[in-house]
Amino acid sequence: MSRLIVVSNRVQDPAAGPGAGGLAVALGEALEANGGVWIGWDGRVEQDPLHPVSWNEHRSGNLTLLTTSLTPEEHEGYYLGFANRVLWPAFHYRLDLVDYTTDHSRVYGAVNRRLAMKIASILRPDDRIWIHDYHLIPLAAELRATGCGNPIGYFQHIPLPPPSILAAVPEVNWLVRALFAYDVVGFQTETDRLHLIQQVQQLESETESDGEYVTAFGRSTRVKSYPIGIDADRFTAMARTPNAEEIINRIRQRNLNRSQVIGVDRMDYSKGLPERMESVRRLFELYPENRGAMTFMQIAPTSRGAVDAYVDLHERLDSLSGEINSKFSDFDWTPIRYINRQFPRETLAALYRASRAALITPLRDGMNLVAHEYVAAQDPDDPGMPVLSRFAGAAEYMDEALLINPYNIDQTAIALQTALQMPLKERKRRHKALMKVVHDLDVSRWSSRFLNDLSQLLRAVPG
Ligand code: ADQ
Repeated sequence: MSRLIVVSNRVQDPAAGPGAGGLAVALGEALEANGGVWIGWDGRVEQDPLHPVSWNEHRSGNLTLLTTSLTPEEHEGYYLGFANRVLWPAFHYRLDLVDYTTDHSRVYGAVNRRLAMKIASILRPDDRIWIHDYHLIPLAAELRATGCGNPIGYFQHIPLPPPSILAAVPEVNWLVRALFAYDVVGFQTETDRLHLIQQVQQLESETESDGEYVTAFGRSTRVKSYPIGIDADRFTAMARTPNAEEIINRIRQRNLNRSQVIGVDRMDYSKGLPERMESVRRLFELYPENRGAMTFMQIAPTSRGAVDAYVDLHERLDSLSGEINSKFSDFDWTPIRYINRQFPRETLAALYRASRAALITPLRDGMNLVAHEYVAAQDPDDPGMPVLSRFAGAAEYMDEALLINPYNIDQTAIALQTALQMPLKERKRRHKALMKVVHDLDVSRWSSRFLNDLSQLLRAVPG
């Protein structure tokens, strides 16, 4: 039977239990179904002079995890350098944060080549390969160079900007050409899909676009949007366990009759966190009745602490939350509760359910799964309202959320006030529509849509 080979920058063990995220669970299910291999970085950085590129194999049921550590040079050039100081900011439209001073693309290419060699050494003729995200764009081209003719798909979890922005990305022509070594290329939204087609049309006069297929650089690739979601039923159930109920009761007792507004994000400059805190400040200025009556809880665990832009962001948020708290706090009330740590998923589900509104205001986001989680966790008889950035992929699907431009501080503050004041009937109507979106985009549907398209190519594979 055809195996599935998944490749992503980091490998997450789907057997990690309730701590495992929806993506790990969905991919784990797909891998378990037919047997599979998950390949990627184990998160360690080490220089072992005897085994500089060693691999570890760990079997769990039908699934094999094949992981490697990175050398310090690979970690710097591939992960911190090209992936996180070039592609991440550029693909999130932040050309001001792109590192143009060093050419990291050589090491990025070399790590992709190393992964390709490993995959080629274990590959069977009927394997399907599914590659994830911007760390691994050239991997299919490297695999094709080893003679691999298997179906290979790529899914980009983050946005793809238009050609006017892509023009500033070092080595962009190489990256775009590399996408045409794949059989299926998936994006979160139609907008991202169109951006690729526009970019290819600029580069290659021979481009043909026929429905879902784009022919360029001598290959025809299926380019399509496959919006990702969460395991909706599982998340809804998590917000209703006895443990979750206890957390909700504790929050309500602590908050007395005050309402809670929540934000949950990896700490990242793409998430619009300073602008969000400014909007909360503006809410207290424009609508003083919220002073003493509403608390904003922002949960933002630190990520990528080794990249300068993240250190600056951390300092800015500490200072902004401190400033707002010292201006508006009372002896028995703090306006902003700002927490830098991870929580178990069940606790997050309870925190969402205990919140009257959520501020989900990234400056740019591929999808934003917090939007889905917040909706799934609500009590349908008394649901809270998401205030959602127009620049999150989720906004392309969730038009019953309160959509805002996160750069417009007043607009966000006004939308938050609307969410806090919204009559129950309207909240219920909007929540019902949003819940339908969350179910329609369920993560198991996302993986089966992508894998069905990829599997159609198996017939064309010899052997
Ligand atoms: P991320 O940028 O990580 O993902 P997002 O989609 O919002 O963004 O997912 C974040 C996940 O982390 C959510 O499941 C959330 O619950 C979890 N999380 C955040 N803070 C947490 C905390 N303190 N404790 C526990 N869990 C926490 C990338 C892209 C997104 C895209 C996803 C999936 O940037 O645009 O939606 O991949 O494709």
